[in-house]
Amino acid sequence: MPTRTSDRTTVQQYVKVFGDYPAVLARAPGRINIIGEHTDYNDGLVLPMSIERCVMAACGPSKGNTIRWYSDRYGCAEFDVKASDPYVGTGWTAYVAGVIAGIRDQGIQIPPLNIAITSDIPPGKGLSSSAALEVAVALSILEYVDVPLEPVVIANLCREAENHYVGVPCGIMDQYAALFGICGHAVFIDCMSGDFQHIPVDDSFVFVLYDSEEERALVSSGYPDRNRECREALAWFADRETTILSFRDLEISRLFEHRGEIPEVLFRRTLHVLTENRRVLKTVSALNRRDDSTVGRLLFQSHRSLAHNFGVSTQSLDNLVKKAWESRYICGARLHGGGFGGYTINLIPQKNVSRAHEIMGQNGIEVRSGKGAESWRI
Ligand code: GAF
Repeated sequence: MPTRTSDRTTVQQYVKVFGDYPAVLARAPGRINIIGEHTDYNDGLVLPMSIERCVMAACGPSKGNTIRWYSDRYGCAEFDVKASDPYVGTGWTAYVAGVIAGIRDQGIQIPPLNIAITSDIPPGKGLSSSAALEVAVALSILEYVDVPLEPVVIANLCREAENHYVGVPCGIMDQYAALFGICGHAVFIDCMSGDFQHIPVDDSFVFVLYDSEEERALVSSGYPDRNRECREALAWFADRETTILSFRDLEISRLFEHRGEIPEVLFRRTLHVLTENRRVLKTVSALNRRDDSTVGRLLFQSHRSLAHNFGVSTQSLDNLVKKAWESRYICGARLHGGGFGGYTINLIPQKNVSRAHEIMGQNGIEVRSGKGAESWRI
């Protein structure tokens, strides 16, 4: 694990690379997702919670004609401010370039500047390191040019950067979590309306992430295929029933009436989305009642659905969830994030955490509460 990211390490990084002090500093946290997987790009419900690991971006003036950015993890990139398209390549630079393009599309002029980026969110593990990068860069640039944009507009432009520049057809969950996460609360988001609500998560709930030791990049995983299959399934229903414009217009009973007509794989993808939305609602009420055994049961159900109906699990993730199921110390577990590797998320009563670690054979990352996004002038 790299050194924990802080304002001090980020300013030091900036000074080391650009030889001067930055003018502004912004922070965006990573997130866990308690439940609601692959529902955000289907107009569904999600329940992420921000974590203390974050991306920080320090921004300051440049004497040249370029926008330059440096990441402690990936190195340096730049483009000429006069160039019409800041696209400078693939990989991590595409995230930053996409955010810059999105800010310019809002009619905001960006002068030559330098950005130093630090992060302590492990990449490729489903903790939303990409959205945190996008949001931290956007907040730092907007703070620097002193143009306030509505957080919802920032979330959308960051998502578009990922959709169009990076090529991941992701939903809005991760960008919302990075912008609206607050300490000790999950964010219950309706991805159709964009409405969200903070749900208190008290200390009796400890979420632990166990590592499958499989890394995955969303863009090259089966994620885009799942997105396409969901669009096909929705189109199948919309062709037959004009009242169905979104999965939210479809009842589970109606879906079953069409079983046998709709291709089975599309039936299963849809079944996951519809049942996962229900599980999110049930989890919100169980959290409000502090009912950890119900939350745990819902996590196991979610895993079964993600594995059997949505097809995003792996052998290692299944094994970790099976181990958790067989242990009496863990209330619930499921694969976390987009799947195809990364972590499982486990709900463990505080008093059982060390016994659970022994059984799972690893220490796990314990998440109790989070910090929201902030940006401030130095
Ligand atoms: C990734 C995506 F970026 C999110 O938008 C979401 O779809 C998630 O996978 C799966 O729930 O984190």
